[in-house]
Amino acid sequence: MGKRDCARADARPSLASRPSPGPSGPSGGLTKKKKKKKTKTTRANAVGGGGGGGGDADGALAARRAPAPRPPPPPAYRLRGATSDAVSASAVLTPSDAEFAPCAARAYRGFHVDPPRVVHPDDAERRAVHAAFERMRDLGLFHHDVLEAGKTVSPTFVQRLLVGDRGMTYHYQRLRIFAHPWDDDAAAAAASDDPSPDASSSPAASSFPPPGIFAPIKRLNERLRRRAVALWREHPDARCAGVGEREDSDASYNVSLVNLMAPASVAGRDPVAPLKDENIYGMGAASVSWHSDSSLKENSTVAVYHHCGDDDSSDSEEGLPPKKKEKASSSETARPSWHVGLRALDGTSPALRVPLATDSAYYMCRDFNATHHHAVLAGRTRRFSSTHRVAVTAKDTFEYAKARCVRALKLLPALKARARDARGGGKGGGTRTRNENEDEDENGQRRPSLAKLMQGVAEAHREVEFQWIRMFWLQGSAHARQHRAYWTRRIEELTQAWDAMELGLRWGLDALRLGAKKKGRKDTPGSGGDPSRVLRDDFEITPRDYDVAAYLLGEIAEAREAYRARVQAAAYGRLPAERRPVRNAPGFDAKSPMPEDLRPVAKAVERWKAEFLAGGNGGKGKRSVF
Ligand SMILES: O=C(O)CCC(=O)C(=O)O
Repeated sequence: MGKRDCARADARPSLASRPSPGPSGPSGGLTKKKKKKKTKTTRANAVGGGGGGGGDADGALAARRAPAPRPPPPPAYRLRGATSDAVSASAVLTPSDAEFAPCAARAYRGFHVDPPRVVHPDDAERRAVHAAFERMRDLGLFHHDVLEAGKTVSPTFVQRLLVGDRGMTYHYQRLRIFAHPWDDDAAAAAASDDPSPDASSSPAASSFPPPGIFAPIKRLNERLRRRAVALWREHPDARCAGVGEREDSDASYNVSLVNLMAPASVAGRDPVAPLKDENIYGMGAASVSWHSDSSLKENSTVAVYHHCGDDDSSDSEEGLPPKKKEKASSSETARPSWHVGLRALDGTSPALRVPLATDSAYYMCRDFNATHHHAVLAGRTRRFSSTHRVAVTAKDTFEYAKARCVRALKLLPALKARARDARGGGKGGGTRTRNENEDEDENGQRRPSLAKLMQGVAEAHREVEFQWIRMFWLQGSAHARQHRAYWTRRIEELTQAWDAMELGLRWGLDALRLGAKKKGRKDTPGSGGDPSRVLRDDFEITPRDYDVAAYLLGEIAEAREAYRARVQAAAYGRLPAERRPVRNAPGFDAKSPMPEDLRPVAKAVERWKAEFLAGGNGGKGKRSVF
């Protein structure tokens, strides 16, 4: 889809002026490691792998976290009779093991499970949450995320979607996912900062997903938040006292990643991402591999609500007679088949395998997520989980992206003026009165260099292209359709700003190209000038401007090449056509100010620099653009 189709609606107001239990069931005791695999046991986020959960081993993301004081890690628990730390660490304990409780209390403090009656004292609310899950499923909102870790591009085993505060996104394993606002009722929409009405925001266009469907998840979010706060009070942890800004943790959840998992019996046959076995302890099929959740506020608490659908005799709700449904759900209360696996990263404590009754919730309080990994071990039924998180917001909201564009767009008039000056328009007939001093504007303010202007625009341009526009269209046309109530037109708005930035970069390049041709005179070292600088009569340009421009173009070119390689990954071929990346978004055509392939442009800039250093040719010669 070209940008003119998907992104530029001229009538639209814009930022820019324009321009299994394992196969053998619960171990019931000490389970020896099946595979001897050396695993790193650091406190940092790690693993994630195998298309796992909302986790990330991406160092770049870790670096985005604000540095905060970290509590010391919880003490390790060494299994009685274990001959070494490694032997202890290779064991798996379940609640029927005598050492489960002491090990959990020591090495897994911060982990807590609430039974169903605590999660939902009100049965109507419980039913509303179930109905919301089923509605999301019926509407086809769940899908596999395709993640990138190192050179591997792979779909998640689970299908998922994000809901949360307006404008929130969540970035994990090099994918940005976009939240369906959970306050999507009419009042909130009316009070929102929506751009003024246009074709794409008409009621018919924006009524998908149907209003109100996420409201039960928002109410669940509030119950889990209150419960998390109560848990910190009931179970203080001296290690964490004084760490963090609110109480000793934070549960002001701004997103929930809602997961849909197939029963172990059918998930192994999933054509997109067949389940694999847990690979460290031999715990059976894992719907979510070992990981820590990433992009979370430091020391915040994660709350996970767990609900089982039908048993595995059919993967469809409709397929089960009511009696069988009841049986499936009561057995998921008395004899749960789904488990969460936990492993401390201390190299000594045994792992835990914790059964989850349907409609229970578990909490990973304070620093638990950073000091442990978790995994989801597949059971007999379909499963929904709603995972409530305090996601980082520094660079992850629409508000942020829009403000970034607005700042960059303010630089465009100056770039346009540089292009005009280079053409000679600034001399005499120009609108600007030139100061005696070439480095200052009419107010005596130092003028930003061309390099600085281009850098300001190119960095925002790159961020909005790769972190927002391409991330949105990477997830397919169905994704765009399903986000039309909120995101689609906001992505259009960002694309218009990006379009304008393309033009701004083009103006900068015009200044460099034309500047190289002008006959100039060398600055005079005797009067304190810089001899590497060539002064033109009516504007100033330096070799550094060419170097910076070539570097910035090279960065964008490299990111486009990486993106092109990513969309060719085999993983996308296994998705339905409407879930595959949308091509040419943002789009390029004959009228675009810049070509998509910027390598030749960067080369041209290098040539212009050589010409510039040679003193220009007075504008003679072939007029080559790039
Ligand atoms: O569903 C769960 O219990 C946890 C899922 C998870 O770890 C994730 O989505 O990152």
